[in-house]
Amino acid sequence: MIECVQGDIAHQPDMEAVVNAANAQLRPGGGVAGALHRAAGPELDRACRPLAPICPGEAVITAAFGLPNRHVIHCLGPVYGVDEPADELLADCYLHALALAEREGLRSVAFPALSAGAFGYPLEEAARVALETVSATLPRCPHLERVRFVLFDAETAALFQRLLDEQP
Ligand code: AR6
Repeated sequence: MIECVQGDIAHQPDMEAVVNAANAQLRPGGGVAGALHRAAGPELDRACRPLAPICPGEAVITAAFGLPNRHVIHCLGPVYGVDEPADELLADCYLHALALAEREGLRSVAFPALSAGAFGYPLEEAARVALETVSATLPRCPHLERVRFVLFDAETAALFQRLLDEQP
């Protein structure tokens, strides 16, 4: 049910939803947000405006416009060292994103490593929170069949895969 791949979150055509590592204003930015907004086009920015701002740990859902998916789920991860408790806020992102996916009856959702880029969350800790939260929550999501973690580089993908293999 859970897989870890190296790739670009903006190029996941077989996933019904992709998750955005958003900023509070849900505006285009760098990293994941930049890639998704560029690929989706300006309609995504327009759709986001009435939903902003969001707080750390929150998630909102929009259409995906020019992306090859049905939906984008926008999560605001914690800024490491600023938004506390960071582990709970990061877990909340995954919980709320899965709850929205489930509410929409989606069968597949792809996540990036939320907070692990510009927001400075140490990668291995971020990966543990991500994998533990998704593993613990999926049994309560009857519609969801596949969750994919899309990691930008080979080292990060290998780390996620190792931690996934270590899950009980
Ligand atoms: N596909 C998959 N992973 C990616 C991609 C991509 N196209 N681009 C970057 N990553 P970040 P955050 C990886 O910074 O830490 C933005 O400017 C990246 O290497 O996108 O939650 C927003 O506007 C890292 O491992 O998200 C916010 O202000 C991970 O995805 C802020 O950054 C997350 O990096 C959000 O920061």
